[in-house]
Amino acid sequence: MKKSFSFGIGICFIVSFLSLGFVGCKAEAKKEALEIAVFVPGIMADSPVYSMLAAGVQEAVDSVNSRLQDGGSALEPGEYSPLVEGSKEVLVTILEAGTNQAEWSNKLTALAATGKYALIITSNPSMPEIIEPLTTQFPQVKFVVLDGFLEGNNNIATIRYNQREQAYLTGYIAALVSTANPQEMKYANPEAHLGFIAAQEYPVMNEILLPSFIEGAQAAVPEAKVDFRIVGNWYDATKGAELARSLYNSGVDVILPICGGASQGVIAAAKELGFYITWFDEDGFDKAPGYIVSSSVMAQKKMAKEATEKALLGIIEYGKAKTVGIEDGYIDFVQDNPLYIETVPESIRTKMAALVDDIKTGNLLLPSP
Ligand code: RBF
Repeated sequence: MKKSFSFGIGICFIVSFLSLGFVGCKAEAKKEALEIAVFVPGIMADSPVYSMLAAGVQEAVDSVNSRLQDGGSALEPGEYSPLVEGSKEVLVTILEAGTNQAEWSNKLTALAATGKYALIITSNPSMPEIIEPLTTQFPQVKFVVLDGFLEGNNNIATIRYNQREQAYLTGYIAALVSTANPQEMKYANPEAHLGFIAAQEYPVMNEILLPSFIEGAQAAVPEAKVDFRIVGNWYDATKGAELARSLYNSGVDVILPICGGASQGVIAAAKELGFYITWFDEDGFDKAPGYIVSSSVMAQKKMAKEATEKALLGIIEYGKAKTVGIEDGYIDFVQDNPLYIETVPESIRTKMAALVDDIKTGNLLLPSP
């Protein structure tokens, strides 16, 4: 009760400050909207992790709003959280912080400093570190970080994906495709030589994504070799194409791009020269039919929706870090897209289906480091 009371005062203070010129807490003030924000560390275009984040938060807000209409009678008993209690509706603001990462901390500070937002939702592994100092400065703001990991701060909840599973699956199929019979896969050359183009280096990239891609590739084809290249940002398609061309010229026939907008350049080079691409984060088969051979996806939209709903209803656990994977339904390997079935021969698809089953059933354990 005490907790809910202090929250009530917090919301009341924010609403009063904004709409009543800070004249104290009137009863009507509680009827105002509750505002939350999505902080996109980058831009949404060509970054499915971010467009799924925004879409999922919006869905959660729509769902909570429809339950709040009619005075919240559609909410189950006990579902009222101190956050939404007394608000007529929830409003969401989406801020794209842009590609200059040096500005993110100041932009997030400015967002929190408005005092408007009780909850800020964001996504990427660098965000917990940027947020931590803000939680002492703005203790009334709660943060939910997807695709990030931090334990022990009572104003931050993090949920990350088991990207060892996601990258292992990708490496496995990349090596199978690279060593496929060229009569079945026309761009495959005899060597198991793969490429990985990353936008930038970061701990999750260096310690999970790249090593797990190599681990998966070598589980399928022990002599598989992976060349790693870095774009230097998340948008430069010209650089992405240059790196892809040079990998192709050195004998690479399958490339994994994790580089946002720069992956458009990798696609252009694949069409120009003839090599395969393994896609990451979302179902990307239709981006380049015949060239994309796999999609290892994360259910970021579903997670964003669920986490936002939980935060609004007051049932998310702050101070806790969760990791979710294939078994929980948040990582998957797309097998039902007709373009997968058309592009990848059955012998490879059968091996992938068995691998997915092995991970799902726990026969093959790939815990996130
Ligand atoms: N992923 C994107 O798709 N677009 C981005 O702009 C983007 N920016 C990132 C910036 C930083 C500092 C870090 C650490 C990661 C970024 N990611 C971005 C990567 C994303 O969090 C995730 O690791 C990859 O999408 C692979 O799932």
